[in-house]
Amino acid sequence: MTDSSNPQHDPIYEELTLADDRLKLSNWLPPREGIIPHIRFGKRWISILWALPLGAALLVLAIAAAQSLRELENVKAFIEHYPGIAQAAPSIETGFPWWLRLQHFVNMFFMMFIIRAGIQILADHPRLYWKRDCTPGTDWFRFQHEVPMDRVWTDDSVTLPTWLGIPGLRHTIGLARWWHFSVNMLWTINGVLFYVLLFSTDQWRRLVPLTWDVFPNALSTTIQYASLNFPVDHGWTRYNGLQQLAYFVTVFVAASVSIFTGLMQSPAISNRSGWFGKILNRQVARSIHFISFSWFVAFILGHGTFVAITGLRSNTNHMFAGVDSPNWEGFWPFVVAMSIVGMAWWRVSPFTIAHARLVQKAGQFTIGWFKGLLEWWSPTSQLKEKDISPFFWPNGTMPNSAEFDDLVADNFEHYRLRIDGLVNHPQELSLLDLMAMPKQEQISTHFCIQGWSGVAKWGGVTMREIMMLVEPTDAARYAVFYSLADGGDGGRYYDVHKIANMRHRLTILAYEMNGEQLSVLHGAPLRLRCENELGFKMVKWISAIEFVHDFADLGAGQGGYNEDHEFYGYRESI
Ligand SMILES: Nc1nc2c(c(=O)[nH]1)N[C@H]1C(S)=C(S)[C@@H](COP(=O)(O)O)O[C@H]1N2
Ligand SMILES: [Mo]
Repeated sequence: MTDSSNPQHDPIYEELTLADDRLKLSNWLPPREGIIPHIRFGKRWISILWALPLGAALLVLAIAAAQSLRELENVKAFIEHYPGIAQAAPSIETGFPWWLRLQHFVNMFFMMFIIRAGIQILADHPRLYWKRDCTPGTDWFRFQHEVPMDRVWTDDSVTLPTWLGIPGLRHTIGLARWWHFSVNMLWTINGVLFYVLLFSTDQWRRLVPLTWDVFPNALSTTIQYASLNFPVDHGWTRYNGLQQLAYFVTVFVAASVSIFTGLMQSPAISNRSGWFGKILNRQVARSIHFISFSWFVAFILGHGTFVAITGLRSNTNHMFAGVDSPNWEGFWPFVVAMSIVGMAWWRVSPFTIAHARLVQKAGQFTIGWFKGLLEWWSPTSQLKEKDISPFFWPNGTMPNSAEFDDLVADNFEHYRLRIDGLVNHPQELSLLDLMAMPKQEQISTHFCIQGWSGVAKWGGVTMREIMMLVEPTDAARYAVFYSLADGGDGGRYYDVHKIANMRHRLTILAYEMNGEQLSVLHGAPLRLRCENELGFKMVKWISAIEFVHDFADLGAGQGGYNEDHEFYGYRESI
């Protein structure tokens, strides 16, 4: 399709390629296995598998200890005084209303997608850090081998089983993010509604501890459970201290922490948050997000176990039928609910692989507007020279052409940046022309979609300045950046930005990095810096900029190379 308002494209237009709408295994990245997750203690990396024997030993010890404790007179007295449910805890007389049961199920259903897609996202850069610069060797958690030092390591992603990640294949972060973000939004709506309903009825009193007594009661409950002589269950009307604390932390604390640390990983939000974005920087937010995720997983396993061993019949009667009865009314709805979750679990990865483009479009429809909203914020956060990262991961497919080699040979003396399309004054600018224009320097954080980040000082010309020179016409709505390099799948690398996003003060064409001429590795002669977007939107080795009315006729029509080939979103401010 050619748009009449894009009369003549830049010549590189011919070099763009179509892309498959499915995730074709035959030409996707070959699988690469990671390792069992390891956590670093000082210099030693310990496998998390050690948690199994250690956990089993601790469990046995805890049972033995709890049983011995319960023989002691003062422990007996303590348990008698604090039987498990705080004396002052109010009794809920309205049982488990239908909305609560429905929302509990919907929440469980959504969590399945969120957790699995979240693991997939992590698998694209399977390391966690406490520092923004992600220097190899400073990670505290990984399920990938050590970073090899003998080559430029650009892709750290590992393969997951398709039953675990969504969709499991290596480097499917684009698709996983649609699931993660879209379902996150639905989950948040469900959660907010749940809060509203909780607090507009008396149900909130189940979950919110109202007296300090909850702590000794939680301790008492723990001893009783651990001794395998369980406390009397009054779950229909009141939760015991341990339940109350665990539910409270999950529903109110972990949920908020996850949402908040998720948002703080966004370049648009973080680069707008000043000092706060520095303290809770991308890697701190990412690590806390992971710890919160771990809490959810531990909670789900623990909760599931307790549902089963503290009276499966009455527990499922309460939560799946809303009755307190000696029959099995709730058990079958429970089985049906779990089957629905199981079916979705089983189908979602194959579906995503077969209908990748559909997942991308549905995701765009569901959550794309939110990502677009964040672009209105002009990023402002600047860092100091001392914040510059000692290490900055390189990423992308290097230029590989005689044309480029010739440019490098004379240090880009013959390089010309073409600016054309819907502009009043098309230009061909040399590097010297660009350097003669007002220069702007900025120290900012780079956010790669895969998860790493880094700080550098960039020097170059603002896109504002460029646009004053070429004067985009009223019909121009997007700026297309064409690279001198191809993308990983063949065909030119390109990316499309909304023109409004090009007017932000920190959007520049950089020819310097950390006070020196930009290296070829990082995009020489010219690369884009657009501080409210993820890294892949910042085209390196820029050859031409074209202003267009529409991007549907470029490549596969999704707004960029990774959008076409890897199902990313074209506005990725988070
Ligand atoms: N032409 C081109 N530009 C590109 C890429 C690429 O593959 N080709 N990779 C992008 C990605 S995913 C990132 S994170 C940044 C990396 O920039 P850096 O190598 O300076 O860290 O470049 C972006 N620009
Ligand atoms: Mo990236």
